[in-house]
Amino acid sequence: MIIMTTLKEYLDSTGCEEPLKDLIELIAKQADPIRKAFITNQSYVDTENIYGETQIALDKWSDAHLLKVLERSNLVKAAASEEQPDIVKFPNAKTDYTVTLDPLDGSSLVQVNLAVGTIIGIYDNGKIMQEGENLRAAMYLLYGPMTILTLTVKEGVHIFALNDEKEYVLMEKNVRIPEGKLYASGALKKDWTAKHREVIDHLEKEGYKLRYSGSFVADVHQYLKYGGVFSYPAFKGHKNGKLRLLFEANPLGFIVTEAGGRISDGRRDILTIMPEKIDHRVPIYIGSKGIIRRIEEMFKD
Ligand code: P6P
Repeated sequence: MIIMTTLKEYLDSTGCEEPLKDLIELIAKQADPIRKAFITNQSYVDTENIYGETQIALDKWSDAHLLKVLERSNLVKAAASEEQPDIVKFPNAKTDYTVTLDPLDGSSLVQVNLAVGTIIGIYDNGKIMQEGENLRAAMYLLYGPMTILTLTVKEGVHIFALNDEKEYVLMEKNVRIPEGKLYASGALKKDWTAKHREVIDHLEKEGYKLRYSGSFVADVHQYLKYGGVFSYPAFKGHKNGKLRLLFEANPLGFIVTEAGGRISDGRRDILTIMPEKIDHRVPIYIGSKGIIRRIEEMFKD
């Protein structure tokens, strides 16, 4: 009989304070309602779903749902969401936790049944605009063939799967990212910078294999398991690339770094960057430490 550790049992084995455990479990529980909305809210605004209900875009629905849950919990002082123009404050909060959220990263892929996810960063000092290295915890829910939760509270990276009883059970503990040979690059090839093209040429010469889905959180999960480097680079007309520092790079970079990997903009650790604005974008190279260091060397030349 394999004794599967539940999320609650794992959290009780950590040094986490009670309110943080409650917050993590509360967010993890939202996988079910969000997944259920995939049918009822497909992804276009002002259309009708199969039940004749007016649909709102799935990412907006997920955003509203998560913010409502966080507000009612009184466990969160403020939240910043990729779907919100400004920080949302919750004056009745009883804690100093703040949350960054990408409610449904890759949401356009729901209609082609590919994996999408919810990306969460948790700080415990009442602030939002700060470096990713200050995170107290980071997690993502990945809605694929399984619903999984990848979590770090700075005591390693652990992966849980939602079972038929809607309970998260530990599937993999102390995940370490290998020096694998997958690679991905966003942006149109014709718009790549010369330096990025040099990086991609190097990876291809070294026999790296292309794996790119259009969902950052799903791709990062694959790189966490198999190793390599996912990139969404600076590109023509977009020196800061496409992906967001607060909502995508920091939480996923924090998890990958805790698993022994690295996240860089080509020159420095992204987790040390002070956000200039809520939708601060950064060029991203995330994955195995060895190849990311090699890429940083190439940027130095
Ligand atoms: P492109 C999804 O819209 C997203 O923000 C990330 O999840 C994903 O990696 C990227 O954008 C995909 O961008 O330009 O390939 O559509």
